[in-house]
Amino acid sequence: MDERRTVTISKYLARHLRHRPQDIGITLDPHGWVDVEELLSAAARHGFPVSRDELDHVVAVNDKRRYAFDETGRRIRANQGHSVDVDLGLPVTPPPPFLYHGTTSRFVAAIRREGLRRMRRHAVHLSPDRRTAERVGSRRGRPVVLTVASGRMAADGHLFRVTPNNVWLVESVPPQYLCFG
Ligand code: HQG
Repeated sequence: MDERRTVTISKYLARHLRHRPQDIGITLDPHGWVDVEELLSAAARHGFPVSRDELDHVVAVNDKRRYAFDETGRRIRANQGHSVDVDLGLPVTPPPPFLYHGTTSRFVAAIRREGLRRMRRHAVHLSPDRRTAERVGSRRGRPVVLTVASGRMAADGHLFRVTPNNVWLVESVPPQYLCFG
C-alpha cells in the first residue's frame, strides 16, 4: 500500500476512534474498543471503504502505534489521544524523573501562567525524550520543548500513566513543575 493511502486511513481512524465515532454511526465501548467488522462496514457505508488487509497494514506500520487490536483481533481502538470519554484502563505508573512536552512559542506565555492543561483531550501528553517532544511541538509552528519535573510531581501525588506507544499521560502540569529553559 502506498504511503499516502496509509496516512489517509490513519487519519480517518484517528478521527473516528478518538473524536467523532458518531459521524459514522459507531459507538466505542467504555474502554474505547469497537468491533472491526462494525468499523469497516460503517466506513464503507459512509463512502470510505477499507479492507481488513489495509486496516491490518495501517495498524502494523503506523509510526506511532496509534491503534491496537485486542487479543482476539476482533476489536480495535486508538491507544491514546481521545477527546471522547474513554477509560483506557492504563495502570498508574511511576514516571522517570523528567519528561518533556513539545509545544509552540505562541502558547508559552499562557503555559507559564496556567501550566499545561489537557485542552480538548483526556490528558496532557508528555514525551520520554526531547527529540520526540520537538516533533510534537513542530506540528504547530516553531517548537518549544518544556521539561517537566515528573518525578517531583509523582512524589507530590500526581498520577502518571503510559500508553503502549510510550506517550505519558497526566491530568495537568502546574507551572511550578515546568522548566522553560
Ligand atoms: C497546548 C499527537 C495554552 C499544548 C502528538 C498543545 C501528541 C496550552 C496544545 C498528541 C496550555 C494542545 C498530543 C495552556 C497546553 N495554554 N496552550 N495552558 N496547555 N497547551 O494536540 O501535546 O499524531 O491536544 O502545548 O504527537 O500537541 O495525534 O496536544 O500544543 O502525542 O497521534 O495546547 O497528538 O499525536 O494540543 O499533542 P494537543 P499535543 P498523534
